[in-house]
Amino acid sequence: MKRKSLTALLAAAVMAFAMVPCRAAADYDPKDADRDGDVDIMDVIFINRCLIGTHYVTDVSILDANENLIVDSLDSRCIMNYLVDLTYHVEFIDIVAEMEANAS
Ligand SMILES: [Ca+2]
Ligand SMILES: [Ca+2]
Repeated sequence: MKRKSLTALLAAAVMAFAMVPCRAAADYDPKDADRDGDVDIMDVIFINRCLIGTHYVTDVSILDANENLIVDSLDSRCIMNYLVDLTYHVEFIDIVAEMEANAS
């Protein structure tokens, strides 16, 4: 009897979860912590403000930029690394394009 109740409860929970309209994780880049559509330094500031307690969010999962299920300073560092890499790659592409233009 108890096993059937537990199974029914589990099935109901799964069905309820499947029916809850929730925003898919793919809707936003996990590094877009403030969910404004852009990954920039403001996301780093947003996470840091939440970590030091000057800003609060109801869903802390939005702060998990590196998706390791832990919200900590590594999440803001993850975004900073992303931004530095992005800047580096853009500058590198510009340098290569300039070298190619000069070579021809
Ligand atoms: Ca953002
Ligand atoms: Ca994390």
